[in-house]
Amino acid sequence: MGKIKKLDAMEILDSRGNPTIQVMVELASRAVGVAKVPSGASTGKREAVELRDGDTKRYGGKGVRKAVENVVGELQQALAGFEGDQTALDSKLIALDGTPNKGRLGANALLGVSVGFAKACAAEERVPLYRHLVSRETYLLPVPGFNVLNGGRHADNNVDFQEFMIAPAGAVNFAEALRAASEIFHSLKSILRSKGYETSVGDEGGFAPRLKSNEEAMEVLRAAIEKAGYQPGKDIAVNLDPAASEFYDGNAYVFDKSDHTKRTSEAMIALWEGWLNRYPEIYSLEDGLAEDDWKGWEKMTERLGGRVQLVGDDIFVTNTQIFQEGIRKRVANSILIKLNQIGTVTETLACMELARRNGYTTVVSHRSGETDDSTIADLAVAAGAGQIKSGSACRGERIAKYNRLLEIEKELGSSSHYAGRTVYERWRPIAASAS
Ligand code: 2PG
Ligand code: MG
Repeated sequence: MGKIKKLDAMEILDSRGNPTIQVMVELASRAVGVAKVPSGASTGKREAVELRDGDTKRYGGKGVRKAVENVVGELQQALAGFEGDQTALDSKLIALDGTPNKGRLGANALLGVSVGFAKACAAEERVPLYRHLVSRETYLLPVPGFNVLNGGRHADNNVDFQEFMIAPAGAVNFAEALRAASEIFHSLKSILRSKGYETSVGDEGGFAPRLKSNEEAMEVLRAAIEKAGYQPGKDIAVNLDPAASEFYDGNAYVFDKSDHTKRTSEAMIALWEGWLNRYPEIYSLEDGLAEDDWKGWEKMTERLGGRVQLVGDDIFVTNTQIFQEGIRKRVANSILIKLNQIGTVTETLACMELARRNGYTTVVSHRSGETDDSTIADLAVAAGAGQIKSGSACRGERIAKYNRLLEIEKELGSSSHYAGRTVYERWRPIAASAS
């Protein structure tokens, strides 16, 4: 229970140099919580609305002054003196906005207040955010997926697929997982350099070389894992997020960055099946098909769902209603969780609970536009998500989350354990594949 004294907000910049909103929530006890809201590039169509000013004279229309005004004006007026818990606050935020997609006050404004309040309450109780969100005796540290090779909308190169991640599932703890990722990141850099490729990084800190094909990304990744002394598929899983909505034209999947070919959903499923045969280190495939291709998703889940984790990002947008429909239609077997896709902490936790009850795994995620706010690390631990992705093993805004997880692991000591390969056990029985 917290009693709100004051809300404040300001326009700040995110990691891409675009404006975003920072919200400060002060309680009557003087405890303060500050939240900085992230922003996506490959956004799902049904995400909650991120309110932008549209005034092209400022930040190319991307300013967030309206969202700031909504916090310091209407929300401050309505919420000063509010007393209650997170669920009560979030219900009030939803009711105040009054639209199904948070388009009036802005999901960015609402999420800032929601997370700021959670942080202020944690400060008031003098407990870490994860413990305030969910109090448990022991906590689960997530397997991190590091996006070390970038393509798609996140990089100006000729790779169609957005993210090639390494997930150190075989590590003994989170700290060792982070070490493995860093070592592989550096060995990847030297391999790319030796092949004459560029080693500058994309939006999420991964390399964005002009490779010859999408397959070459898999080849260099495998080489980098081995060069660093790890075994692909045993120590290190490879997780993909092609972000297929970005290259779907409503009928076909258009590979306009690499070979300019077009594929039907069937052909895409066959492509992924081929990749799973060829690259058994692939443990997870996020948005392998587009958000509008529900029929394709049903077929893909039927065909590949027993072999690989199929994560729904754009298709579910952390929305329990849409996700319910997905569960009913047997679409995917895992869900990506992004706070700003839905706009409040309570709805996010509810979505994760729905996943748990229905046997879907959960992957907590950053956005491509980030700040040093590390809330998602605490969220992943609080909810026992089992998996997190926060970009590559470099860049401050990405590392902020991983470093926060290091802190949590140290603080919890024997009251926590690393999720490790158990999160993928359904698809890769540990005993069988460890040999
Ligand atoms: C994704 C995300 C994060 P964006 O597609 O999963 O990596 O990208 O934030 O641009 O939607
Ligand atoms: Mg995605």
